[in-house]
Amino acid sequence: MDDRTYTADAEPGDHVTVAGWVHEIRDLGGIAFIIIRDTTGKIQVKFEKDEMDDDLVDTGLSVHRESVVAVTGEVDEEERAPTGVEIVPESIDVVAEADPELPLDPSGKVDAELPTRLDNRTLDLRKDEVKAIFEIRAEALRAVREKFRELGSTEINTPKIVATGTEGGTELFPITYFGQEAFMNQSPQLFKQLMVGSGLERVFEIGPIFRAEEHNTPRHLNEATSIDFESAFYDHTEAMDACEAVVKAAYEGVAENCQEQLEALDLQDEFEPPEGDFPRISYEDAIERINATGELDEPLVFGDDLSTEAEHALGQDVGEHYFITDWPSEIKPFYIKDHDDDEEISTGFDMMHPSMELVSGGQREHRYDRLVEGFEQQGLDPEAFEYYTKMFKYGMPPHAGWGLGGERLIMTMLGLGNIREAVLFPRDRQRLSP
Ligand code: ATP
Ligand code: AMO
Repeated sequence: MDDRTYTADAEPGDHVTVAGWVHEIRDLGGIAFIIIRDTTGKIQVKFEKDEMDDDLVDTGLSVHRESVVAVTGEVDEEERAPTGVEIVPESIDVVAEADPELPLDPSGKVDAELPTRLDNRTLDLRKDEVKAIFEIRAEALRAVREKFRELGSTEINTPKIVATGTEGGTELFPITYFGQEAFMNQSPQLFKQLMVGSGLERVFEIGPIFRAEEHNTPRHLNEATSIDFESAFYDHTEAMDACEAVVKAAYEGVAENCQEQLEALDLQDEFEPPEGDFPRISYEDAIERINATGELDEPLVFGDDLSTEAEHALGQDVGEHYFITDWPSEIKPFYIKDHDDDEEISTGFDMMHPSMELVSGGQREHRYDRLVEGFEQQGLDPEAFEYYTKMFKYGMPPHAGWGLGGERLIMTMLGLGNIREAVLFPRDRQRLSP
């Protein structure tokens, strides 16, 4: 069906049909040009008014910008043309006419605010620098999947309609499920853990998570993409090794395969995959370093969670990706295992970009009695989680894993100011469509 020639493949001497969007129309009097854009680039079409058929010229020059046209003709070398070649048309077919009133300008000459862009994503993604974000996102996920497979893990898909929540800090979205109480899943946490006790042993999932976040911020979504990993017989340090390898693989894939996209975003000079090992800083050292920066009004004490200001102060001080390890047990969820020699300290870790948290993870509590105790200590009813806890009675190996926020990875990788820019159709408090 698609027998057109892509603009990037049109060579001098070829007879082609190129189809795409009218990017620009320039009428210089006796000569006029339209620039056609497709997914591979742009090409000039030349109209010489005195020499060409009037109908052809009229059709070519009366079409509105962003209409879809198919142009058939000869490709000529022309050094004054933007790409060094142009099409001398024999026919032009207006395939889909665009309204002359466009809600945003895909040529980028007129800036649009983010809400206007998100309301008109189809037009917004006609811009090279916006399209580039999603091509980079796709490449990062491809590289991540490849690394997971290299690590010997199997891709899984777990349910998104569930009976219980797991991440205490954020609210659940309730739904009704044939008259029964149900929720949108906040994290594949319990399901991925159940799989390490299965014959799969080491698994990953890239899928949506749903969180009724309290606040509207530039780094929270109500529907996000979680990149999850879980492995039998791993401790928290091995899980951190895997986390570091996966994040580096994402950067390396982009550096290797997305030069054009990085150029569209003007990042070609500054984009560098992280090098060397990510520093591993204990929570205790982290709060000491944060307090020493003098950036906080009140110094942190053991047991405090890190505020956004605290994360920024430490991020500026460290200046690269890093882990915060050995968090106080009381501020980590029930499924995180404590250190055997000190129950006040957990094996939980976070992986940070200098500007924000990207990952949480840890070794898990795999001992049945301790797990059930943990539920009680966090005020959760172990009976509601029986589907999960009972599997810990039938041979659940020690295990560890983590969850990485997909959009935060892309946002920090590309220095985007708002996490919504890394999602095609973001969900936030104000936005339920498109
Ligand atoms: P006018 O009525 O403006 O005199 P014309 O038919 O004389 O029109 P030209 O003088 O050939 O047009 O070109 C007008 C402008 O377009 C010039 O600045 C020229 O450099 C540029 N131009 C001509 N041909 C091409 C081409 N194939 N690609 C890009 N630019 C071109
Ligand atoms: P946590 O709740 O820290 O851990 O989530 C893991 C990572 O997911 C990303 N993230 C979000 N991104 C955008 N918008 C949100 N609302 C949002 N919420 C979370 C962050 C965060 O670091 N079950 C554990 C993981 C584990 O232990 O394996 C969990 O969900 O980048």
